[in-house]
Amino acid sequence: MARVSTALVLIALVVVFPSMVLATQYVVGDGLGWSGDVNYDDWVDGKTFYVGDVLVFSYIATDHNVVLATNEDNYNNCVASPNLAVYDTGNDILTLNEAGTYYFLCSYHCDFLQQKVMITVN
Ligand SMILES: [Cu+2]
Repeated sequence: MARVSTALVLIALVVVFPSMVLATQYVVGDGLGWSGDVNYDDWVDGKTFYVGDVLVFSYIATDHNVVLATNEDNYNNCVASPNLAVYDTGNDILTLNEAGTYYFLCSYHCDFLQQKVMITVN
């Protein structure tokens, strides 16, 4: 009986909260990671991000970082928000906790290499 109840609860969770149960972890840039060698618009293309999904920014810590812009204008102009976190571990694991659009960029290479990615979370 307990096993049946557990199964029912899991089914209910999948129906009601599919993104919670099926959270996906994405390595940004896949095998190339977070670098100046990836067109991140292309990388995002075809992906649908949900609340609870996880982004992994993987890079050599001394070469890059991950900072946030507050809006699309700042993103387009590579202006990072001084009030938002700076990630620089080389293996930054970020959970997308809220729906909305996130603007990530590397403060070293956003201008030169367009190292930035805009993620819309459903
Ligand atoms: Cu960089």
